[in-house]
Amino acid sequence: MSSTLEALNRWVDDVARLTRPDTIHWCDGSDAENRMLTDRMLERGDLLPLNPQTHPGCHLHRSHPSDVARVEHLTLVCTREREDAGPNNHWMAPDEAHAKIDALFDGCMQGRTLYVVPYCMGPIDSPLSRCGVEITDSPYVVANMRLMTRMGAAALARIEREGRFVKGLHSTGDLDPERRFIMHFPEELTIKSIGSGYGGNALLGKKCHALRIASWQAREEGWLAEHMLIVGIENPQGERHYVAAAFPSACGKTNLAMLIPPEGYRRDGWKVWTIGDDICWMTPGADGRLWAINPEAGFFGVAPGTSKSTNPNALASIQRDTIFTNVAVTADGQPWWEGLPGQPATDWQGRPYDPANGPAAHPNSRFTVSARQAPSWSPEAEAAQGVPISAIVFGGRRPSLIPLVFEAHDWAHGVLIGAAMGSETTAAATGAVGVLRRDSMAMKPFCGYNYGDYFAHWLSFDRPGAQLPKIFHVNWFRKGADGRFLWPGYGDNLRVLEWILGRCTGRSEASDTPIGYVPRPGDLNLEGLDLSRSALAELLEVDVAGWLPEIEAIGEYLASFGARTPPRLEAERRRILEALAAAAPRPARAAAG
Ligand code: OXD
Ligand code: MN
Repeated sequence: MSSTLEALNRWVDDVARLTRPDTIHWCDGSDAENRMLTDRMLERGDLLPLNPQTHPGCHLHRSHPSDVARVEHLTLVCTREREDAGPNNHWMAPDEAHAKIDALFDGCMQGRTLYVVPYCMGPIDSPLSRCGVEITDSPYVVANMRLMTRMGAAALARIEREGRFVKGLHSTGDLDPERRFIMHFPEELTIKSIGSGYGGNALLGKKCHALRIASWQAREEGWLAEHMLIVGIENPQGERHYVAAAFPSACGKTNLAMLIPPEGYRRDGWKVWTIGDDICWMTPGADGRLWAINPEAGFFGVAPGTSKSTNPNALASIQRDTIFTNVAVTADGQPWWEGLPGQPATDWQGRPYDPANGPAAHPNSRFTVSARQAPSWSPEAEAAQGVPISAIVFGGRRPSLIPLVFEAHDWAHGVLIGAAMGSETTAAATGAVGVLRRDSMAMKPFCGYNYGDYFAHWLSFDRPGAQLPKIFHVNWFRKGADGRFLWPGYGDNLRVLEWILGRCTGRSEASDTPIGYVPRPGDLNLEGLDLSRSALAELLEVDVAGWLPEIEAIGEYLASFGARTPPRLEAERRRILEALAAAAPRPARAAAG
């Protein structure tokens, strides 16, 4: 046996001694294994059948009602030096953290099976991919990991070849929120998670490995692990460009990744290709460009709001072989959520539906499905070298001030724009919804180290020979005085992407403003869109007086990371502040008496 497999076996033995499972099962990822696990979960009620005629191979999982989202206050980064985790993370000293969580793991798998889940994040043959092994006592987690990662025998073979893997230990424990922790030990490439079965807390390949641990590895090795979708846009000439876009959780990444072009664009031959909807790993290639892979193999998408009009590609993907979590069910056993036609019979907790109990589907209810089932899925998602990125887009929910789209003057300005990102909070994490918070690069919950160091790492890509993507900021969520969204969003976002790619190829015009390049009304293709002139003017306005306090607030935010904030970022902020101050209308002087 290779020394890697020996080390893996030793770790599995150690964990089994601590957690005391009844049996140990090494997952091979086969269909037969999946059938066996599904049958076992159906027997135990962990999965419920759905209508096999309308939704073949689909099942429903109902989680514990207190276990429906990520728990940021219980998610810790345990570095030897507190400063290395930074003020953006909750921290605990590694020794204390191990002792605390190991006490909770003690005997927690009695009466259960321990599953060993080898997985690969990224195409199995890509040099950009990284492997891990998750130990879990949850067959639901195994079934999800099989959809979300390249899981099983091929991953184990790569681990054996490579000799390095991230260790993840997970148990649902007793689901008591008082005994729930998601701990990361980046210096040990280790994750320990207990007390939750929710995706972001329990599918350790996803947020824990592919973002928190990978962001740490990426800094050491010179690449980027980001909370970004990757979408390919093909114009009528057949040119394809790839865009990586960061938005906070539940802000429409899946919708943008699977966008259906507006009718006129479709007629002209525009096509949209999905590479990924949540995570992007980018590495500088020999040609100086950034090349990206989606480390995931599936989508763990937010169900509510997914409909024929908002995301027909997603809806088409989830008609078969899909795991639904915390959705409602119709009388004839079909999954249901707000935004779909028809009526729910039972709500996400299995109660007869009663509007007095709130929404029928939990606002963070999810579908898990293989990415290959999306009609827009691109075979380039399997390309070992990844895809070259032409544009990076940042965005958040900003009801006011932030224009529909603007372009950074250069890379350092773009890094500032990403660092300054703000968004209203959503149901993807526990806590208040609709509160504005800074969420740099949409990585606030996911950056595995000090944000100050992370900004410096981003800046470091600007070096001789680099052919970096242009950086943009978008805001689909701008509201008018009547409280309604000014921009239709969804498929019409392609109009903005066309302008963005035009900026990358020299085909689009813009006006130069203190905050960056902004399209003038005539620079966007709005053919076939019913948008009033005043709404467009508002969407593209640079409100100098409103931006001044925003740039001041960004300064306070950057200062919160202390000496680790790169001075280059503060210099960039001052440059913008001065440009805004110069553009601001001067108060009228009192007439001399
Ligand atoms: C997700 C999240 O599940 O960001 O992707 O919460
Ligand atoms: Mn996400």
